[in-house]
Amino acid sequence: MLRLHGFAVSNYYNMVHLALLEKGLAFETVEVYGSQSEEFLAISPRGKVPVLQTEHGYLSETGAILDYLEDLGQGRPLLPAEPFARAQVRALMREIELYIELPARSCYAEAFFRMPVDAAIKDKARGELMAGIATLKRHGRFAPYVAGERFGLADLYFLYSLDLAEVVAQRLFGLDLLEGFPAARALLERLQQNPHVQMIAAQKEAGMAEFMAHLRSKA
Ligand SMILES: N[C@@H](CCC(=O)N[C@@H](CS)C(=O)NCC(=O)O)C(=O)O
Repeated sequence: MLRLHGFAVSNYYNMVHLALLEKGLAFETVEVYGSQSEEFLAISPRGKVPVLQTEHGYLSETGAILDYLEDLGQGRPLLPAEPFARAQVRALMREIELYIELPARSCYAEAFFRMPVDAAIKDKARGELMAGIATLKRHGRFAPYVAGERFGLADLYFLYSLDLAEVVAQRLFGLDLLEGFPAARALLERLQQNPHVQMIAAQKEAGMAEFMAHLRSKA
């Protein structure tokens, strides 16, 4: 059986967790934090979660894991069948990750953990975030899902990147990232009604105190 390694506060872990639930695949979870221990690096070369344990071995990197799950051809598809439409979804996933999630991530320490981030990094993140949102506005279809009429892989990146990016923009820059982007706001609200999303949110909430203690133990 597939085993998903990671922890419920991780947004990338939650992308794969939601994919497995929405696809209806059988899986187990194994709670583990990312680390640079030799033991963990043996299953995740960069020491990050999520990691998917399969009958063939361990797989890391969320995009690769999601592709693998689609390639299994089991459960509900989260990519369209037609090659160009699939490529468009992948482009949206990359755009959300590179131009929204990663700039926001450079500021998570200050936004969520009260650890100051260098002003130059924050300045850069702010510009990149605005450009990332403009990119999504141009490319996303929001009909009502990011790539069109069906829920799919781009929605996983959207849901678990925009929520954090919004908090970063609000707390660090006093900006409402989705101002003037009602379709994105409506989609976030729609996705939050999904019972799997609600279950994952409850697990995140439940895991937060332990995660904070883990961070403190590393500091
Ligand atoms: N590029 C990776 C990013 C995953 C990632 O950043 N995971 C974070 C948790 S959200 C992590 O494991 N951090 C632990 C660490 O860096 O020590 C992916 O797509 O899976």
